[in-house]
Amino acid sequence: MPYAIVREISASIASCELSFVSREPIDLPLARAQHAAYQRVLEALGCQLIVLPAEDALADAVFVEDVALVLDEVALMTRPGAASRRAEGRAVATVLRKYRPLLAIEAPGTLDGGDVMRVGKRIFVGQSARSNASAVDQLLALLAPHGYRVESVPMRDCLHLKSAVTAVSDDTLLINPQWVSATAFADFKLIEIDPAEPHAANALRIGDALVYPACFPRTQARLQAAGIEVRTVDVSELQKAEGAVTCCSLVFE
Ligand code: CIR
Repeated sequence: MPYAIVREISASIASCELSFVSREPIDLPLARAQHAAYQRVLEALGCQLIVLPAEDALADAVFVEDVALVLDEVALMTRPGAASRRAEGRAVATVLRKYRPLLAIEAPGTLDGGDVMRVGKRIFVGQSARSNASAVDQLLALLAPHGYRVESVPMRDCLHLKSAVTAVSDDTLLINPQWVSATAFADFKLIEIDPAEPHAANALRIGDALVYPACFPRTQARLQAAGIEVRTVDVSELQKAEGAVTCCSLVFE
């Protein structure tokens, strides 16, 4: 049964970092209701939740994916690219230490978990504004002994690599080719998002199912046509904070 670390939404989420979306009012009670529904879907898919309390001084703390990477062998604390997010890792590290030996990215490295896509023993890292070459070098050195291949991938026009591409099965990726070139992923089958839904490439895989935003019906139809089970969630308020479905949990066995 997988574990899923989640963290309740900070009262200060309206002050979140934003890069590619413009600031809009966030309905906090609705955001919390949507986040609760997201947690229920994770449970329905068999996850055992580890729920961290909100940290109101840390506006973006709900987006736990960005502060750590959890692999079968080790966990690794990132060093988020936004300085406002660097203190978020502390509470997550306290939990992860119970499950895995803990590694860490050190300065001058910066890395957001949203830029890290693991597929089997391959780890793709987006060249975003949040993650840098020092972090990629550190990942290589820390993870090569565990058999991982680390590849740095150019991307554009979006926050994180996983805004542009996510794994929807062991051999298939969901991709927005406007934001990341398919050339890095020649070994995989690709499902392209519907061009009318540019933010539709972020899907959270739990076992054989996908947790997926309800607001991308055209891309959802493409996923279902490929035989993939989709569980939709409404994450409209977290999307205003430039979040999506992968960013709100850290899922591991
Ligand atoms: C940020 O800009 O850091 C947050 N407002 C959103 C982070 C979303 N993280 C993710 O998709 N992995």
